Amino acid sequence: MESVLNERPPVAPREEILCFPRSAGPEYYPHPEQIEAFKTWFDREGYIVVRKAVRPGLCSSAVQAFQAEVLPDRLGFFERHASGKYERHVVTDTGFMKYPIMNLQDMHTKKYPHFKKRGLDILTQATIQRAISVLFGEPGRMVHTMYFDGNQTTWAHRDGHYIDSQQAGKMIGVWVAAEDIHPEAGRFFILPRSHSMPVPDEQGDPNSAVYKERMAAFVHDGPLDCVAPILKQGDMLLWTSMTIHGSLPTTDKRFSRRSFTAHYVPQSHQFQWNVRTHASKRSVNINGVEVILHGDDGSWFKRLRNAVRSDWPWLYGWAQILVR
Ligand SMILES: O=C(O)CCC(=O)C(=O)O
Repeated sequence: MESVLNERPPVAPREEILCFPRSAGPEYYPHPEQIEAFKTWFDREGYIVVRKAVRPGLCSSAVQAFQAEVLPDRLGFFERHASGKYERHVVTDTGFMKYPIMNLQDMHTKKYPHFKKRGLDILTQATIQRAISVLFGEPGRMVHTMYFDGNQTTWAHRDGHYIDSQQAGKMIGVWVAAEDIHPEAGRFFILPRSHSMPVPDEQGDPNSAVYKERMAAFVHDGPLDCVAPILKQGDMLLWTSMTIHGSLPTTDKRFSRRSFTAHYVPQSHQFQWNVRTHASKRSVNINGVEVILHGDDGSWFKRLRNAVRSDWPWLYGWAQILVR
């Protein structure tokens, strides 16, 4: 376990952070059952919020499972969003896992049974499937998932620069609040209408410092509002793969921002990585949704490496040190 030292003071990505876009009139989000209004709102703003999409009890039990099975596992390696690598937890000085876990569907079922099941149950809820089907005009396939506990302060980005549907811009992100998100916890922020507005010189490696600086400058100085909707336990936010988003910095470290995210493409579409060479075709079915697996086991060496990483994490840790 490492602790987070020498952090810089939090800086908001823009001076004024709104809870609702100025251009969208009085605060109101159409419900997925108002099919045309829901689609029109989403297509225009590039995101939408659905209140009470997931039962609070299911959210709480998934968080409890995280605290019982995953957080205490200080030896285990988990795939991380920020680095794309398998790493141990970094725990903040207030006890939260700093970097989100990627791809719950690839986690070891025997080691983390309840967290994996409940997390994937949340992300495949009937309400989510319904909203996704309304927006796609067909069911969705889930290609990527994450769980957030603390805040990595996610840089402003478009998901489509990393992973997308074969038809660029078609993928949809889903962020489910697993608890009431405190205003100081580092809320999810979004730039409504950014999906149809280019950022100067945004091409290139989305993991590079230059990309992150350009995106941050656009959020800070660009023409669009920066919106961080207030989200209560069970609320969900959906956005297009081209809508710029990230997380605000945490201003009170006592608060977590527990949340599950998924990325869906239309079932009739393939998905594509823009930062990896190989797009897995292996999948499992969860609550009627096809969920893509990413654990790379294409050779005997990779299978051995994966087995050592999950079953003998102390040995994997030593091997990493030796290789370095
Ligand atoms: O909540 C966050 O920090 C960012 C989530 C995100 O970028 C995503 O799910 O695509």
